[in-house]
Order: sequence, then structure tokens, then C-alpha cells
Amino acid sequence: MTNDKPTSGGFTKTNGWLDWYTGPSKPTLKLPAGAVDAHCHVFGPGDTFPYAPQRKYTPCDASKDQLFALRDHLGFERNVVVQATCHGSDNRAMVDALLHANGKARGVATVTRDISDADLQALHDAGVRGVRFNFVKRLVDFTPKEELIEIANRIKPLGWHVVIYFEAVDLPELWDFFTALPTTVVVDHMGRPDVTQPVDGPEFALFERFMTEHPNVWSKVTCPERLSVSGPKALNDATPTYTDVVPFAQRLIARFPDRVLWGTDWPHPNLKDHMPDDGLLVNFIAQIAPDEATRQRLLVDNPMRLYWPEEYHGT
Ligand code: 0GY
Repeated sequence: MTNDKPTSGGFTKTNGWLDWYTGPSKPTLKLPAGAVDAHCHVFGPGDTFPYAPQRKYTPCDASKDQLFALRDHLGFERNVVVQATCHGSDNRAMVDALLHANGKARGVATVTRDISDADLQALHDAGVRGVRFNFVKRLVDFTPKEELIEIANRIKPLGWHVVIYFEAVDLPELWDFFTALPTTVVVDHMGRPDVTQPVDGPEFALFERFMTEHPNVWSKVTCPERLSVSGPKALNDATPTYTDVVPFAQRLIARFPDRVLWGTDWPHPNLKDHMPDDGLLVNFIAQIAPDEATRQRLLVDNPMRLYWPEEYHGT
């Protein structure tokens, strides 16, 4: 990504959703050395890595080379590439990115119960360290819970974790299943709270209870652009953005400083009203993690402990 400046508004509309922001600004927030973008995707290219027939959306192609250019542009050193539903359980595009990242990318896969031990090991050797279970109904069809538990039990000996994606309203119904998972459990996007509700309200209190009572549960404090109702409202780098999401992310970072992760979510699938400038998203980190010590944990220590433990020796 050589473009430092937004071009023609920064995005175009394709396939019924917005193409990624084509000219992310340079963040004014300097990230700590070794920072990890712990939630991002690659899509296709579709002619090399076809999208899944059962997908619920068709994304714009978003290649590993574009992802790596974005990483360098924003000031990250590493990526965690998360399998998105549009590729189903065909992990080839994600694995291809890992294999071309010089050890600077790890992955989270989607697998089905019929995967062989040899194929699981091959994913591990490529750099996969987790599986993703998705419960967002607009994205996936239902998978029986006994199948998911079986998968969780098979990936546990590899030292992997389970990433879960769900809507906050569904947490009560999913609680027993989530709390029975035998591994570290990482929640995408803070469990998608309704940020028009008070941060002290019952919905987010339940999520905090989930993390308090279960020390194996981590959360990504990601996706202000998905959760916000107030929107980016960024006129310049100094203007606060996505302010309605800030109290939720701040709360989790303050309460669980060793169990939070951050990522861009590039290339932002399914956003229909605005496409974020990834430079401003990085600047947003300063609103939720105002001091350097907190950012060091959020962006370096925590993701390194989870994804590159063999290289992490503490700070
Ligand atoms: C995200 C969020 C979304 C999409 C997916 O796997 C996916 O397709 O996770 C979404 O639409 O909310 O994390 O990328």
C-alpha cells in the first residue's frame, strides 16, 4: 500500500458493500516495537483461492501483499490472520499468507470434525494457533455444539485456543457451551455489545462476569467501527473517534489488562455505511489505552504470549 493519502473519498462501493479504505492515513500514534495486529483477514484473490459456495457474502479480494503493506504502513510488525466465513473451512488463502510472512504472521482457522490429524498438524506447522467458532447468524449456518466440542478437544493438545464470535444478546444462551470449552477462549469484538446501553448496564455486566469468573477468557477490544452508533466523526487526527465505544473497551482493558488484544479487522467485511481509515483506527487505540505501559501489554505482550510464546520472554 503505497498510497499515503485518501483517494476520491477513500473507498468505492462494490459487491453491495464497501471496498476497503484505499488510502489509510499514517497514524499519529506511534505503536510500540513489536506491535501485533491480532485480528485481520485475507480474502482470495478469488481466482486463486475461491470463496466458499455456502458463503453469506462475497468480499472484495484482499491479498496477503496488501495486508503486509498495510502492516508496515501502520507500524505493526506482526499479524494474526483470522479465517473469515466467506472462505468457509478452506483455509488455503490464510495459510498462504502465513507461509509468506517470514514468521511474522500466525493464524486462526476454521475446521470441521472430519479434518485429519495430519491436516491439523500441517496447519500448526504453517502457524495456525486457534480455531474460530462463529455464532453470528447473518454469517453462518448452525453447527452442532457436540461437533464444536469435539474439535476443541482435538486442538487442545496442540496448544491452540478457540476464538468465538457472537452477538451480546446471545451470550446467555451460549454461556454453558462457552464455559465448557477446555482451552483459552478469545472473544471477538468484546462480544458485540450494544453500545447504546450503559457500560454499567446488565448486558455488559454479564460479559464482564463471563471474563471475571472464567480466567481462560480473553477479549479483543476491536471493531469500534462495527459497534459504534456515533460513528467516526474524525475531522482530523486530534478529533476523538467512535466515542460511544470507548467506555466499553476502556473497561475491559482496565479490568483484564493481561487478557485483551487489539486488531484492525482489515479489510472490514460487511460494513455498509462507512469504511474506516485504518490510520484513524490505530489512533483510536490512544483513546482506550492512553498510556504506553498499557499499550505495551495490549499490542505486544498479550498477543506474543498467546501466538508466539516461544519468542516471548516478558518485558
Ligand atoms: C469480522 C467480522 C465480520 C465478519 C466475519 O468471518 C467473517 O466473515 O468475521 C462481520 O461481518 O461482523 O471480524 O471480520
